[in-house]
Amino acid sequence: MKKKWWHNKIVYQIYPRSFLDTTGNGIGDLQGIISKLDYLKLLGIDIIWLSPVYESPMKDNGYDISNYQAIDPLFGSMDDMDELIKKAKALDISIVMDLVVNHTSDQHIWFKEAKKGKDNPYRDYYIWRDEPNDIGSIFGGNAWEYDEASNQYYFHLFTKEQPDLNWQNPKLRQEVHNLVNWWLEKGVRGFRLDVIDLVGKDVDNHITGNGPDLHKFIREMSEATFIPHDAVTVGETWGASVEDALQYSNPDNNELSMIFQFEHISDSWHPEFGKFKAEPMKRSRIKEILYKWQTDLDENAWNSLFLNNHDLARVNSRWGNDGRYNALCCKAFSTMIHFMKGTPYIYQGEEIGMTNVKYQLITDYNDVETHNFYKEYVIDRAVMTHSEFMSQLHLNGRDNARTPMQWDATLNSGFSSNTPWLKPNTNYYFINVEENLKVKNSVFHHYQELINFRKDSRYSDLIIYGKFIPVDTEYEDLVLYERRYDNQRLLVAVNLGENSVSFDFDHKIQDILINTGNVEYFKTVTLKGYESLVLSY
Ligand code: TEU
Repeated sequence: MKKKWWHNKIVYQIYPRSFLDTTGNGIGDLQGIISKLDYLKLLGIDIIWLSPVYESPMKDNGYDISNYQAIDPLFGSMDDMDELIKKAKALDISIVMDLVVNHTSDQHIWFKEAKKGKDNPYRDYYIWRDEPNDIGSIFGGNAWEYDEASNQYYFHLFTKEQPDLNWQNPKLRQEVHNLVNWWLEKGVRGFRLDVIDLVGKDVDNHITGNGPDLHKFIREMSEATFIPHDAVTVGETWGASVEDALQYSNPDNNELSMIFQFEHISDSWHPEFGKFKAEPMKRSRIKEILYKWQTDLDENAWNSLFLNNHDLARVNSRWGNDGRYNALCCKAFSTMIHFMKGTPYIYQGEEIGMTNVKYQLITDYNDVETHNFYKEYVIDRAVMTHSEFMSQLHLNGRDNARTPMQWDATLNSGFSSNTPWLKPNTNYYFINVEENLKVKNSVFHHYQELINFRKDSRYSDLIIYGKFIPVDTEYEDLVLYERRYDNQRLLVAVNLGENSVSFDFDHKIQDILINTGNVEYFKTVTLKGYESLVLSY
């Protein structure tokens, strides 16, 4: 595969609202990120993916954009944005913006114009019909909102304040290309493309994801914007299969650098109630899915490697044990993916072992998805009790990832001098950056090691380009795989359970890269609960 500048880079996702508040309004801001660039450099990351900081009414915390070329005053100014791009670049850190162009806010000028009437030149920037069909919104309820003034309905796959853009309209597509190039010319180095698999929708034929024109639209945008700027891109594509990924991220197709697939995330979700009635995730399924994506993309496309983001409960709580095993299981899950082939994504706070939160009141939660489904499942349809919903929310709600970043043990975890927009997790007293930096074998120092190996000339080609080979084991909890490149061999062994597992290993060991326990290895290797071992031989 032809080498790209971003192949050896690690991405750190920042949810600005929860990262660091420097103005005392209880909400994170751009100056907060600028003040922590040295921390991120110390961690070793190369790219920052910034969740939206554009002007927004914040119905969906910025994923409802009212001006793509302005910074919301909550986060700062365009000068702050330019300062972030410049100061990050000085540290050899690239900025990737979150491109939310499946929909805008209903406060965007385009929609305000469109609502003026059927003959308004912006009307067809959106999707209007005389009669709704039965497509549902991803955030609950129907996907059509009645507009009395024109006696028509407009389409919204998310909240009614997030009207879907009509990508069949070439003028709209050109507007999107223009704003993408505007940001690229400001010095950003790429984009995360929010629900990009939805922009090819064909609502009259009940198609929302993977529509007939999707890849044509993506290729057209890529050839007009990303490719001329050698930008890195990652598409958020919830329904993507391996076949889709081979189409999206085979470099010959001029589409995207890679995608986020979610098969390993939603595998145990309920067919109707999704994350709000999820089964425990089987280790055999984690391995089966991740190994499949490794072997099936192989040399023809590029994997993203992630277990956390701003929409997902934290993996150590979701799949692991965030009590006595918290640090070890954070190290186990990160080791499992960081030695795989693809681009690793670190979500703010996972590098210090932050966990899910258990608010007792539904009113403590902020997320619009949570409140919509609480109303639908508990109040309107009464298909779940309050406590059933709350226990699922504690396990899988999106706010689990959005609690304020835990910097130290001072008031509000050092996140803000004022009351934070979302209550801090009370475990910030002992799970925080300051504590992690002090402790030699902390989660932070483990992540630093993982990142360093990917840049270490002894191992970088092996980790970045080496062949992925799964290794059979009788233990469901044992992740065992190899990476091979020329005559180099790496063995990765991770115990994703609390009981000991073992495997025979009768080779001359060259080097031990990771050993999170006091793992004995002589002919037979035994890993105790959540221990990891990575060795070259
Ligand atoms: O998320 C896409 C999305 O649909 C997820 O919210 C997912 O459906 C849900 O978490 C699974 O239950 C993107 C953004 O990442 C998310 O933050 C936005 O809310 C959403 O799109 C709308 O822009």
